[in-house]
Amino acid sequence: IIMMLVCLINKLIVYKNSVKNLDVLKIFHYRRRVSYKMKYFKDIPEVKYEGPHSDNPFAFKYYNPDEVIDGKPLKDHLRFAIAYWHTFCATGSDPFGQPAINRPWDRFSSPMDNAKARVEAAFEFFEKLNVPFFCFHDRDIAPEGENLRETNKNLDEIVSMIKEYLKTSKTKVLWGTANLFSHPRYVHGAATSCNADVFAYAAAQVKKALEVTKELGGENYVFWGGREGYETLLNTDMELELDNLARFLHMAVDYAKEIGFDGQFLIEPKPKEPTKHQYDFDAAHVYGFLKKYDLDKYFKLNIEVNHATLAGHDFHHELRFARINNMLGSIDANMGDLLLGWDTDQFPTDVRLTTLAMYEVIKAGGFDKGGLNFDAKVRRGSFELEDLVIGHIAGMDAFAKGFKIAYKLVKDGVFDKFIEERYRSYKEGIGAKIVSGQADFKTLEEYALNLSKIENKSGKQELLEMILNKYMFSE
Ligand code: XUL
Ligand code: CO
Repeated sequence: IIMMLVCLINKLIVYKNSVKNLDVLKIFHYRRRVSYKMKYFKDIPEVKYEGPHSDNPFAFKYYNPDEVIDGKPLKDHLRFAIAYWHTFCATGSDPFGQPAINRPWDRFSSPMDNAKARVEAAFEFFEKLNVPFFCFHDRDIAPEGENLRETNKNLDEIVSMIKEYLKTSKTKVLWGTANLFSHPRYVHGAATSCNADVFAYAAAQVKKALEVTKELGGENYVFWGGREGYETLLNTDMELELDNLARFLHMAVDYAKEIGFDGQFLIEPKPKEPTKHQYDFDAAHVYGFLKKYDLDKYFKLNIEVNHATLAGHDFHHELRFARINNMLGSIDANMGDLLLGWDTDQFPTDVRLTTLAMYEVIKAGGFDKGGLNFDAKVRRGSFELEDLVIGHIAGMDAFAKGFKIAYKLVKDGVFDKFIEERYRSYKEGIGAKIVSGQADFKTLEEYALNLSKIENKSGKQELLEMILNKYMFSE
């Protein structure tokens, strides 16, 4: 009887907290059909920091959210976010196989009921991991209806439910975005489609997604190119497509100003998949595009690990390029398989990778509005619910450890000192003249003609890699 009473009181509190502002009929409908709060992950304990000697798979070994480093708790340095699409929507399907993952919240015949159950599961999950942020596409959180009006209505209903949860949750929205790639209408792209009706539809969708992101307090808004690219130039007006993409982004900037959305706009580069040639190939391509169309002051970059490797770059390279151009906004944290040519979106567990990444983030002055969003999914074979929790713990630990190593590397100035010495020839003599603009081809020729010999010094790559390992193994 006591247990039943506790259960009843608990249910009443949950009921009061979660559905406060919905009208009575909606509440009735909602409670009757979709109410599983605190049940999806009931076998999984709240994840706490236990230290490196813990063998508990449900504990952090290196991520202690409250550990203060450089005057700030680790959770504020790392700003972890859960990707709604992978964590709550992925089914493990691939080009060869049907869904292999059945989540308990996907149990209704109505997509809207599933969407509501997913919100409940999501906030339970955020709480279990004590994660400060999540990211979403419009279509992850609410299903499409028969037409755009109905779709927007679905979205509004789920957004008001999420808003209620946000009132009491410690988790906030890092960024929102619009899915402009899954539906067949986007078969030729969205803002770069050959069909102006599709351009208009995509604009309406982004308009709504911006409103929703603002309403949910999102700190950023992301554009990932989706199907903005092409398969063959034999049917493609590349110039018009790129001009249209720029027009679209300018419209987004204007509308954000109009509604007072002051979040950071981000573009997420990716070189291929789904199209053969994605326009936002890599950080340098995107930067060139933004500069050409006078958009660079409104956008920063959301760099994703696996996208960098698909472009033939180290993640470290993409982050460095973004940092030196003051474009490093946020990170989609995952990891690819270097033997595969597609986006595997694995949970990041490679500490060398996280160390070099956090090195760039620290050198950039840390995240401002951005963070580390786990754009990662469990493998098709990892279909148990607990694998989702373990994947995130592994990724959070890997980034926490990487951050700590990188912090020491930066503080000790290990690479800075070496690099400064390596480029010393530009501090004095002819080098100083080159850098200050006092040299030209004629003065340089005169200098070169009088050089008796040129002396180079070793780049010491092996030594530096040895030092990096020493920091990794001793921290
Ligand atoms: C696709 C990808 C997306 C974006 C958001 O490769 O990374 O999930 O992060 O649209
Ligand atoms: Co991504």
